[in-house]
Amino acid sequence: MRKIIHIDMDCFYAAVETKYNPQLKGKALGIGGPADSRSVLCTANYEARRYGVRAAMPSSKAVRLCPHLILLPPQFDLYKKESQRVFEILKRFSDKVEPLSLDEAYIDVTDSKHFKGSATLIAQEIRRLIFLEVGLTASAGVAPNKFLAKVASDWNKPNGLFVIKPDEVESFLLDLPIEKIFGVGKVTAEKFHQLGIKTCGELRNKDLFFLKRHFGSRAFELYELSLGIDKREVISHWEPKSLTVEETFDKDVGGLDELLPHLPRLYEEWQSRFSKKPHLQNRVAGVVVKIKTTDFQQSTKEVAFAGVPTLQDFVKLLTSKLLQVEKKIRLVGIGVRLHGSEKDQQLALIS
Ligand code: DCP
Ligand code: MG
Repeated sequence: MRKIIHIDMDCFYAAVETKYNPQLKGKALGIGGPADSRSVLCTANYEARRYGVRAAMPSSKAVRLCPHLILLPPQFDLYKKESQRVFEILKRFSDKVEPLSLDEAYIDVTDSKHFKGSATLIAQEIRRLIFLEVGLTASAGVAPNKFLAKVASDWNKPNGLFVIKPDEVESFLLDLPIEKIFGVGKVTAEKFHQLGIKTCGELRNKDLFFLKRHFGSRAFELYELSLGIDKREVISHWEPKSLTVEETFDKDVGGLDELLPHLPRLYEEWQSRFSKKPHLQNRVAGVVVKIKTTDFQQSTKEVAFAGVPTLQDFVKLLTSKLLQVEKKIRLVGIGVRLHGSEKDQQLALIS
C-alpha cells in the first residue's frame, strides 16, 4: 500500500503578493489584468471568494461582484522563486516528488524513514516548514493513492490537513460526488447525472457492462477509481544529486573507536536504499562522508569514485576526515554524489 501526500498551496499567487505586501492582509485581492481589459483572474484570495470571485473569471465580472476588490497584475518570476523554495522543502522528505504546477505536488513517502514512516506526521511537518521557512500556508492530503490524496488536500482547505486511511477509503467514497473523480469533467459528470449516478457509491454499484455501454473504454478506469483504486505512480521529473544516509547519536561520540562500530549498520541502510535504485549505479561520481560536531558545525569530505562503494571505502574516507577533527561527533552521514542523468551525460559528451 502506498503513502501519498498531495500538497496544494493556498490561493498561491495572492498569498505570495500578500507576503511581500502585508498591507493586503484581510483585504479582498484578485490577481489578473485590469477590470476594463478583457483579462481573466489567475486567482483570488479567500476574502474575495466570499463574494463569489473565482479563478478564470473575467476581471470585469470580479469587480462587479466585489467592488472593493484590489486587482494586481501577476508577477510570475516571483511566484516561481517562492515555488522553488517550497519544492526544496518537499524534496527533503522523498526523491519521488511530482510537480503538477507551481503550487501543487504529489510526494510518495512510502519508503520514507522520517517520523517512523508516518505520512500524516510528514505532511504536518511539511506544512509547518513551508510556513516557517517560506511564510506561506499549504493544505495537504494524505491517502493511499494520488486520486484520493488530491481530493483530501482540498477537504480542509485553506491551511488544513485531511487524512484518508486505507480502511477509511470505502466509506469515504460512498458519498463522494463523481465530479471529484480524477478526469471527470463537466461533460462526463452531466452524463453520470442523467444516468442517475451522483456519487462514487452509486457508480460502483453499477455493473461493468452498463458502464461500458455508456463510457466505452474509460468505463473500467472510472469504475476502479470509484472503488478507490488508482495505480498511477508518482513520477519525479528531477534526478537526485546524491544519495546519503545519516545518523544522529543519542549521545555525542568521541573519536574513531567510538564512531566506527556504528558504520556497518549505517552502510547497510545506505546499501539497501541504493540497491532499490539500480539506475543510479552508473551515475556515482564521488563518495561522501559528513559529520556534525558537538557545536553543530557541519563538514563533508569527498573523493571521486565510480561504481558501488564498499563499507571499507567509507571507513577509509571517514578515518582520513576524522584525523582533522578533535571535537566530539553528533552526527555522521555517508553516501554518494551522483552525476546528472544518462541523458545529461550524453549531452555533456557531445557539447
Ligand atoms: N492559476 C491560474 N489560472 C487558473 C487557475 C490557477 O493562473 N485558472 C494559478 C493561480 C493560482 C495557482 O495557479 O494561485 C494555483 O492554482 P490553484 O488552483 O491551486 O489555486 P490557488 O492556489 O490560487 O487557490 P487554492 O487555495 O484553492 O489552492
Ligand atoms: Mg493552490
